[in-house]
Amino acid sequence: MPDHNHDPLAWWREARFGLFIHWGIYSVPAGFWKGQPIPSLGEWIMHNAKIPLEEYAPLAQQFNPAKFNAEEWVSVAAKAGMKYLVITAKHHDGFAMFHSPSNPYNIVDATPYGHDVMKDLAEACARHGLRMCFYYSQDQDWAAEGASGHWEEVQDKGWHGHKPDPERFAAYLESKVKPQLRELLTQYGPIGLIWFDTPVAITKEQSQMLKEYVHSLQPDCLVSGRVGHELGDYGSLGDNMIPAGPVVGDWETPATLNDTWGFKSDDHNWKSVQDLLILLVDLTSKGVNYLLNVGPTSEGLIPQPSIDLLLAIGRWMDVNSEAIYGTQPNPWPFEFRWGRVTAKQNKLFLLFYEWPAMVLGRVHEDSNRPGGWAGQHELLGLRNRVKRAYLLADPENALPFIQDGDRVTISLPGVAPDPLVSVVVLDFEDALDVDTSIYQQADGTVTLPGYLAEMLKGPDSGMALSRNGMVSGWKDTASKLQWQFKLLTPGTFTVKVVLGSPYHRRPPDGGHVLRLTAGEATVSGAVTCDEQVQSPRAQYFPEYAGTLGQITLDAPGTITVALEAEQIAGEAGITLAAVQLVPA
Ligand code: H79
Repeated sequence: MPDHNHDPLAWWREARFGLFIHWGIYSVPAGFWKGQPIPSLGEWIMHNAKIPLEEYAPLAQQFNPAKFNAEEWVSVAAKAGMKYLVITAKHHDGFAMFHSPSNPYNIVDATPYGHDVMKDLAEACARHGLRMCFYYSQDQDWAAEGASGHWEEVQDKGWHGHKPDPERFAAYLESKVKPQLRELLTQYGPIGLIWFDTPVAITKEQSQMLKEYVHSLQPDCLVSGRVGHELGDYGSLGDNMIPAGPVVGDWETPATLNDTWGFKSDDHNWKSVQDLLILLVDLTSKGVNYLLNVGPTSEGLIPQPSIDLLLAIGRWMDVNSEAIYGTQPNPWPFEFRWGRVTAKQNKLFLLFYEWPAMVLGRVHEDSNRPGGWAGQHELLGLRNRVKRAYLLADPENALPFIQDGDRVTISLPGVAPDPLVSVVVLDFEDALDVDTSIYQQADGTVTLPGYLAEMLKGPDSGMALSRNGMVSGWKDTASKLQWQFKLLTPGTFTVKVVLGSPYHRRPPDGGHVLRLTAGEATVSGAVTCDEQVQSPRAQYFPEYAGTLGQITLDAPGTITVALEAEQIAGEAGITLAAVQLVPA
């Protein structure tokens, strides 16, 4: 009998957090070529420094990772709370980091080390309960004739836009990719997924063929979205892309701890533990898996700063992983300023980035808790009857709360249980039921995200909702955005516009003239992007806030907001993350 309940994605949805490992012979030069630092990604050094294959391939003779210890690597991942491990079996440079009988350019046949590290890693993963998975660059292969990016063909032009000859590309898939996929899927036991990358030359038929080929060898092995043509078993967001809002379906974001994937000896730009926890929590609240990368050295060591960061995440996970594993995304379609929300059956997890401060007029005075109940948090829009509230760090002790309609007021200790991200759990009886309309939050702010706007497009408008959750390509004054929200407390508000950038690591064009109409009130002005949003999400794709002016809203009720563009600066148009009304 076939098992109709069997879902090959079940483990992946439960896991939420995985370790990415970029390891190859590029770890020998480690970002330097002939004494010169080579900018950008470490694993791209062959391409970026225009190294001919006859100079690059001999790096294999210097690759001798005597300190490699699979048990140590996997135990760090396990301690971090990661549930799967994806390692570069072959990156764009074409060098196989596993024993490949079909192609001698591999770790066993071409290095003095001569040992198949993937065997050790697969065994260590099995011991620690992690899924062993492989990254495999199916499209670019700078060492294989016919593949995209082949070093001889892109010496002058650079890889971008390189389209190999279709017949020779097809021959490359048959002669190198398929034999190596067969090796990866037959030599190491069960494989969780194959992480394909950079589909540019591959046709839809070829993507489908590779997917079916993987499934024919291991039916439960997943295929990443970058197999091409949206044919993956799950979707892959951009490198380091943190969406501004919820994403429908199964998605994953691969991300770095510093600014490279493969080891670079001069990249010390490590993220903080706080930033990493916020990214983990943010992605989880949007239903996106977090695949976090380390780049080991040519000696076989994960850099110590990476280990320290992973172990710090692990200490947080030891207490709080229930709010991560197997959770459903935030049931509300908007983000909160104080943190994020995840859900699981009859539980809601409130993950605070900012612990509620001391408040006057405490709701619960009669406590024998040391220090009393110093803070309060108000949550609006939960229709379930809350049975119990508690800190995930202290589940034995209930937190006092009052529920009045769909307003829950929870009293909290003055000191956050975790200095970085603290979790409050709300237990209730029946299926989760929340108000998904947009309404003013308890702190008085109203956030109108781009992804919740109705797009009223003019003729030939390029305005669209991008995969990162922002409205982009808004280049015409005939288009506008519209929202409706519930105002609870009238007053005067500062109108802020948060813009994304169409440019990588560069600010957007400033100087758009926008007009916002809210009910009877209207305000217009030029948006100068002088305030860069400081958030871990905006590290790679910057966001800027501009102030349009102030509006006064006199009466509570449902308000319609329209955002129009009177003048648009620059070629790329407006990229809009959100409009915010902040009590003045
Ligand atoms: O494996 C990691 C990257 O090497 C790979 N995907 C992640 C998971 C990747 N392949 N292509 N890209 C990312 C796009 C990269 C483009 C760039 Fe460049 C490489 C920007 C800088 C270096 C090419 C070379 C464009 C400019 C220089």
